Amino acid sequence: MSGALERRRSEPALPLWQIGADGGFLASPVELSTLLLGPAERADVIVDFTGVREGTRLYLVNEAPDGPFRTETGGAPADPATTGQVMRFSVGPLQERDTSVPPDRLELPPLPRLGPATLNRPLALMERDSARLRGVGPAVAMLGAYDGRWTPRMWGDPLTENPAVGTTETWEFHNLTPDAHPMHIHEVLFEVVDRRPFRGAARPPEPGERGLKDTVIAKPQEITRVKLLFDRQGSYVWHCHLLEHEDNEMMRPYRIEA
Ligand SMILES: [Cu+2]
Repeated sequence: MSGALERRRSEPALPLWQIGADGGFLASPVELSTLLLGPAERADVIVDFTGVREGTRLYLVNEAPDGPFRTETGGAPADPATTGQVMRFSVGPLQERDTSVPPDRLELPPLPRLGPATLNRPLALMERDSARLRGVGPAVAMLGAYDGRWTPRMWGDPLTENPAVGTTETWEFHNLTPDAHPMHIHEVLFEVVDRRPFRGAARPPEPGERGLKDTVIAKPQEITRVKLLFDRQGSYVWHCHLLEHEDNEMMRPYRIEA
């Protein structure tokens, strides 16, 4: 949040206290100065306006780039005149005594933990350049699987992800593209296990990701791992949640088998 609409990057005026992610509460409240959200990700946050002078105006702003998101530090912030604006808060007078628990002292319900995974699925986020328009961008954004080598799988190709109901698996998203992709899996909630650059050490999920989720940002040239319990039989999909990608070829069916 910023006191000045036009200045980017802005100085945070108040902390955000995140208490929940896509699938429910986090283990404990997390104090943040900024929040990274991909399309389809959700966060439950508390902002404590205690002590802010009446009449103060504060702004929730978007500082992610207007172009493809790659990393937290890549790209110019969104246009402050348009896409960089989200919401304005005008602080009014206190209406009644504030009896709410301060966010740093909130106790959240215990987090359910998934058991060990019995299968590991290496999956790929891929793209194919246009033969005629080199350097302009990919012609096709795709998902893929590993069968001795990375093989793209189109929407209409035979089903390859078919976990048995009641099993727990690890899915690895190997992001072979230069962009980040918010990967969304229908029906199930998952734990983010870790992220690892193709050459480098694994790092644990971000503090705001330590709860059940259904969407995870897979950063470029990294392996992002999630652990899932497939609890209900049926046919579902997994896909990138960037609309241009999911409407291209970055969506695949999967089936939870009886
Ligand atoms: Cu994508």
